[in-house]
Amino acid sequence: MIKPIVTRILSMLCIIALITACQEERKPIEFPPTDLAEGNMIPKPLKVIPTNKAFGLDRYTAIHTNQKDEGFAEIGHYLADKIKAKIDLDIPVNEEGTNPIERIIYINQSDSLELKAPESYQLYITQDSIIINSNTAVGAFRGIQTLRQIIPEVGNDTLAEQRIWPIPSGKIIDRPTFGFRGAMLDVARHFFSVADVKKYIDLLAYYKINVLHLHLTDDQGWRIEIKSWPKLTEIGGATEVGGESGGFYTQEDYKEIVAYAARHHMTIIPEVDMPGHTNAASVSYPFLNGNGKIVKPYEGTHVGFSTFDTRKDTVYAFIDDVVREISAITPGPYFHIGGDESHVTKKNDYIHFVEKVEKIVQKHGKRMIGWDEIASAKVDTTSISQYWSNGKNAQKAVKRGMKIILSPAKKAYLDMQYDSLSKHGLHWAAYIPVDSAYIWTPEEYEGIPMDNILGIEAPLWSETISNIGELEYLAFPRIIGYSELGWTTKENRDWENYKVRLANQTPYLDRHKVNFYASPLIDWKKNENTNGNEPQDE
Ligand code: TNX
Repeated sequence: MIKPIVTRILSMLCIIALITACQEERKPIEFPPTDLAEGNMIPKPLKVIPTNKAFGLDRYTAIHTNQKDEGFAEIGHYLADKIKAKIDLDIPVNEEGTNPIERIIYINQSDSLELKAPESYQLYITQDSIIINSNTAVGAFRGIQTLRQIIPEVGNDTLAEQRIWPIPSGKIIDRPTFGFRGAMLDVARHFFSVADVKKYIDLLAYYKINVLHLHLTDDQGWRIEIKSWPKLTEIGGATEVGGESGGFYTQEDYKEIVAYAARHHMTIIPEVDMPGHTNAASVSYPFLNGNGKIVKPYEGTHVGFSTFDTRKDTVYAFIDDVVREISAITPGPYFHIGGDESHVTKKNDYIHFVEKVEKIVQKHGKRMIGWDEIASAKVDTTSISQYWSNGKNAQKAVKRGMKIILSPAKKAYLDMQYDSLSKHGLHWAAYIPVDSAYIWTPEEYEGIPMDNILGIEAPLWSETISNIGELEYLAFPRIIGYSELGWTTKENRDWENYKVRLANQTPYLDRHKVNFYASPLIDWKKNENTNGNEPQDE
């Protein structure tokens, strides 16, 4: 314990020495009063204590990070890149740079007990320094997102001879309610490229979402290369809803997504949906089929007609290969087996199947997740049920002592239309306008004890969307609200207050060319002209 404190004090002294050495040359800048509480922060932090001054971000600012843990330095560079992209300012990271340094952003590893909760961080903003404290790089990464949100879009050029971006001073203490805050993307009904997925990851990370679940297989397409069963992608990858040409990720592509997510402190969950939703697999290898019919490629949107043959050993040998190959390139702890809407699998066969596949998943070192139906099998307490429609299944999962991911379709499905005029989406569960998506309490959902709730996830099924613009239209702005439901305490959530912070997201969303649905419920902020700089991709 002593050593880290000493290191911390030493590094603080260094910062102070650096700042005082440089400051002699320049007069402190007089900022007009600022209010940190008026920021654009989503999700809303646990505590925000404004001190009504400001830190002047300018070309005399440098980033320093803890250098023992590589993760911190990486985050320092990430922050510098984001600042460059947002306001076109170059900031040195762990080096001198070309300008004298007057102010420091310090990303510090701290062993303080106050920071023990996973992903927690503190942000101290004074006139001379911004210090981000966290136990781990992941906490620092979350803290950096808060900082990005309060850097003004527009600089001030009347306070000093150089342009300055005043960041309101104060202290932020923050940590999440749920450790699992997810989004799901269905790349099976329509395929989305690696670049699309990366863009989605960028946007999700800004709102502190930490899980991306990829629905990799369904009746209409198989999207992940399995080297021991090549026809899955050769044949099963060539179709999608509406007859377009489909596509798939090679294992190298998938690894690229996983690595990109890891740099954003996000876990990828792969899903291979079975025993239903398996038409594309059975078209590729007909011995898998268990519905007694001749299999043909399927490009419609019905569900519930396909099933694996649950009584054949060769089917389990196949599944073993699939789970093994995908698990080997998935560093996260989870493997999602689907398990929904297996309407043509006999009940006993379904139960037999889920129990056998659970063992396969565990053999390959992963924790099984399945849609809520899996709780009808005798699954292990370590397996996780994803609640999407059936409250009785959720109660079964509670009785089994399982954790539950909350994705109730009528509240959390991103593919539900906002209203009857929405250009894309379905409405079988509900219309979900932006307020309804936000106004509910996952902590107290349908009597599920908080102890059983792992977190929340917002699935985006892709029957009605086929490109990134359409994806963004359904996901944004609702996913921003889900990020707050997963992170912010219920005492700190309030629709009227959230509405204003959401309205303030326009500059960020526009700068990233996000085709969000401009819901009339929100008084969207008009975009200010940013410094005359061309907007760049952040
Ligand atoms: C139900 S949710 C499904 C999906 C569809 C979705 C459309 C779930 C586990 N299964 O197969 O894509 O509805 O909203």
